Amino acid sequence: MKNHFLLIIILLACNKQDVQYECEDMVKREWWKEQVVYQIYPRSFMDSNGDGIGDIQGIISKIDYLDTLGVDIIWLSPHFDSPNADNGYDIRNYRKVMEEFGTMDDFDQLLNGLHERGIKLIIDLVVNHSSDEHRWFQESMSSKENPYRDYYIWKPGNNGKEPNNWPSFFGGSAWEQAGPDGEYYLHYFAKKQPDLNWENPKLREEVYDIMRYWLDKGVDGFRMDVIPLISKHQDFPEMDEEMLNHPEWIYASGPRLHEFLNEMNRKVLSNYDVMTVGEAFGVSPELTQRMTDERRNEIDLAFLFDIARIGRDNWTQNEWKLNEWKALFTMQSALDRFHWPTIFLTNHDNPRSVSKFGNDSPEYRAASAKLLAMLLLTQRGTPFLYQGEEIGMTNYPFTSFEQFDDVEIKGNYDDVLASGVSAETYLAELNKSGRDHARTPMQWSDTILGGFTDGENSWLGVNPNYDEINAETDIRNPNSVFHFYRRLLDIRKDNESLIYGEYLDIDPDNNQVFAYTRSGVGDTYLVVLNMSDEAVSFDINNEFKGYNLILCNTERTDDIIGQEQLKLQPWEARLYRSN
Ligand code: ISL
Ligand code: CA
Repeated sequence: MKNHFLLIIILLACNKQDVQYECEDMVKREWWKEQVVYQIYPRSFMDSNGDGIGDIQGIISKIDYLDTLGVDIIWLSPHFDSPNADNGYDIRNYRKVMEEFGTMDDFDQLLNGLHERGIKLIIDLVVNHSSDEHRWFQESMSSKENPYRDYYIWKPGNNGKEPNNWPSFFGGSAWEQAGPDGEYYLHYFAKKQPDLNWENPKLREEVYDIMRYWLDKGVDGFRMDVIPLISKHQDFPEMDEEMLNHPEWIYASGPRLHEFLNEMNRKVLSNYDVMTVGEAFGVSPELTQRMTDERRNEIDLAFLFDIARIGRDNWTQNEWKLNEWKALFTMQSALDRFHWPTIFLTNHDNPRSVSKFGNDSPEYRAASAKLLAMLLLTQRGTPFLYQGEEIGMTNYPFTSFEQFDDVEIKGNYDDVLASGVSAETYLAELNKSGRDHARTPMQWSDTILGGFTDGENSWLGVNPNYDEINAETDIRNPNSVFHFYRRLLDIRKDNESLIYGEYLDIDPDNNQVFAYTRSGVGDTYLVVLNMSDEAVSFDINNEFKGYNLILCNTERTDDIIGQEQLKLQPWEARLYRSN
């Protein structure tokens, strides 16, 4: 009885500021809250057999590089058999490795190789849709009576037209006519990516069996592709003008999402010690929080894109202000102890972080890439790094549409031009926002094709700056972006304050400097980032007097805060500790 009474006292006290520490202790410790994820887009990571396409043996050849970097978890973008209408996000066989990537033995060798070094592997679960070349779809399309018909979503036409006016994210209608009965099937993405019908319990069981197959092989969890879209509004309502510009408002608000996620957790995930992160494209912070509330037993984490995609309006990249951006970090760090944020600035669907958030000119590229490293690895939440970010790879200089590969860019081309936008404008915007920027091959050395392949060419152009920006050059240079990431990964691993500490923005209105503390679990850390091309004087509060400089991206001398102002060079990043 006494202990119960004591617990109530602690719980009540936890509402008061002065016992913040006990509150922090109430955050449930999980390995996936403490570790750092590195995303690999296998097509572009490393080619081992000279066909110009990345593959699993290529990744295996770089496990030591990943181990040296010091990341803890690898997220592998889809490695499954696929016709590559959307580079693997259109799966033809969920239990087979894509031929270009290698064999199941290669996959097992990769998984074991990572595990031997204490590195975990999560794989991409793409179950909102499959490929139209999947056996299920071929059966489903063959006739209305086929037992697989209801694995997908079929509707009769409406007066000879599509069932409703829903758009595909990849251009045109979300409905495509197919099969002998003249009906239409639903596809939120490309025509070759028909949406699976989660209303069908048989389909859901098929998905759960696929999950168990990979979990029983030993994978450590899943990144769940567009998982909020799996529940569809069964009345399939027409969209008004505003919705047509934001179809995700309808697509990501289906009525049975939580029921499906809870069932998936109960039937599969709860039987394994794994992590799940949902790609929550287009969903609200509130929905993201409901999906990841640990009391609801749905998924652990979700990518909220508001930070990474700030200023984005579809393929247009608008201006944005630093204080708006900082407010998003504060919002997601203010989540209570039942939620845990993700921290990321890019992925395979977004431009290179140093080009969007830093300054990728020769003068400031390395400094700003290191500044972003300090941001990613000192914020509150699980950091997700993307291949090439650790060496400050930049956007690609696209000069013509022929250089793009992306089905989303090609699929939207006609619609965009039909809306009156010129090809030049579309190209200029895509040079800021296009998905192919992050998909150009990883730059390993200053040799031909960046050391990505020893073949004649690569599936997508290698950035011409590979001769200066590549892993080998960075590894040789102790002051490189790569080694700055390594030092931060080490510091983060050893200091719980940077993992579970409270987050506080100490100057939220400042539109040049991003400065915040992490506190409450041991030492207090102060991070000061000059996110501008100008030198600035930053007023520093007396409370930080005596703080020690732990890491900086310039050659600093004054390593203890003494004066009232910090003189920061352009893109200077500093990490201080209270003692
Ligand atoms: O943001 C987007 C919508 O315009 C797209 O970049 C992206 O399609 C969206 O974030 C969903 O992405 C995921 O599902 C897609 C696939 O093309 C992306 O690569 C994947 O990350 C369909 O599977
Ligand atoms: Ca290859």
